[in-house]
Amino acid sequence: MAGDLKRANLPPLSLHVPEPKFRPGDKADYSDLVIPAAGEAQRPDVSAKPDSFHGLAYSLVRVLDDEGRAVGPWDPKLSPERLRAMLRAMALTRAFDERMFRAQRQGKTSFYMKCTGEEAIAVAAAFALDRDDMCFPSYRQQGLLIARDWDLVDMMNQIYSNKGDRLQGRQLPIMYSTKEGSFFSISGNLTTQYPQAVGWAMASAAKGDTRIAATWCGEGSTAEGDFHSACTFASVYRAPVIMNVVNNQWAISSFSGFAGAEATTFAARAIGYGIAGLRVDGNDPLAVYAATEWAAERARTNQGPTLIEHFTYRAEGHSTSDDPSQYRSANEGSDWPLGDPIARLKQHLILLGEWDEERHAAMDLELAERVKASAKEAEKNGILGHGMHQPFETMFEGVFEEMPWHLREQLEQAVNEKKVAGL
Ligand SMILES: Cc1ncc(C[n+]2csc(CCOP(=O)(O)OP(=O)(O)O)c2C)c(N)n1
Ligand SMILES: [Mg+2]
Repeated sequence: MAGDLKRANLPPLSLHVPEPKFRPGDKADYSDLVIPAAGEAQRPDVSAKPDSFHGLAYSLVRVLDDEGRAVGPWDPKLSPERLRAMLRAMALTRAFDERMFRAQRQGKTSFYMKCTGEEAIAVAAAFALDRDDMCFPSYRQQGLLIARDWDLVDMMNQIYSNKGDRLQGRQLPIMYSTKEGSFFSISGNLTTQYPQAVGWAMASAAKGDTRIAATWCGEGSTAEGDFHSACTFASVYRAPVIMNVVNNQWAISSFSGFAGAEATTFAARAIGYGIAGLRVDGNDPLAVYAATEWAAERARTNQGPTLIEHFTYRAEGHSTSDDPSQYRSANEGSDWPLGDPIARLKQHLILLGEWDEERHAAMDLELAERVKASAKEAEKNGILGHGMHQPFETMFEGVFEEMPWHLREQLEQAVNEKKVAGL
């Protein structure tokens, strides 16, 4: 039998099963993490061929140094007004998350996901993109909508699945969708947004349009087949798309090693596809802005796609259904060496003499009040679980232009059964 044919002179085969470096009870230690100094990474011309800067897929584009100075060729040289607007959008995103997390704990909605520590990745990108560039986000880029000044009440209506919910309660809370906001429907099925973004970008080019697409997925999601087919199409047709990988090091309770992080970087995935690849400090809003601006220019001038890995840390639980203390070391987040994106931009503005602690505290207070007032407004439209906020029939509508016979039959049956039950 095949199983008995052991060759005595060969070692038995074995598998490598990745293990995170630290578990609850361990002290996380980052001393062997290599973090290149800010300002060190070269900035290639936007028309440079992807194979002429492979080093950038293994390094880290950083603009803000430890003192909060903006240094090096990637400094986007933004005006103080733009910097303050970016700071404000990030702080608003955090305030929104705080309030909605609490709303879930109060039983006003079933589910919420924060992006704490990752605010720069969505907000700085939204500032670098045009308002009508099409975004295909994952569930952790609420900062895109907030940076685009989307109505907070509208977002909360969706979270509460109430009568103001533009999606009529048919999506999981936080899975926003708005064509006017150039924000594609979030899908709970990981990474489906990647081929959709590439396809949309190809269509934009095929039609001779000037709008580009940008998409985001987590590092865990790069293990999905969709990620790889999207990369193939993007490379072959040089689609005008920016593909962001948010490496926050965790996919719920699975560490990034299970998606391949022990062997190489996520930005290095680009090299095999002949795509431009950048690895960026995701907690540095200026680096995220500069990388997105550079990639957008490449896309807009038909130089092809760019894959950007944003190296960051998921500061809180995966969602309201998660308890990371069960699988992460207690000091892993607090000792994470790349800091907090809001604190870093704040420090930069203070160093420039364009901001101070008093103004920051006043802004935080004002934003918390604004979010609270928006929540009160949204709650007038109802909260999740307090009866039906949308007409019953809407659950059958909106998928087909014309309702097929079998759905019509099901609708009639459901309506009759409701009547019989006296509901
Ligand atoms: C196709 C598919 N598989 C599994 C899941 C369950 N799931 C939801 S989120 C998640 C982790 C994703 O991690 P990552 O891509 O790193 O994104 P992050 O949550 O860290 O932002 C998993 C496994 C899913 N929603 N879809
Ligand atoms: Mg992740």
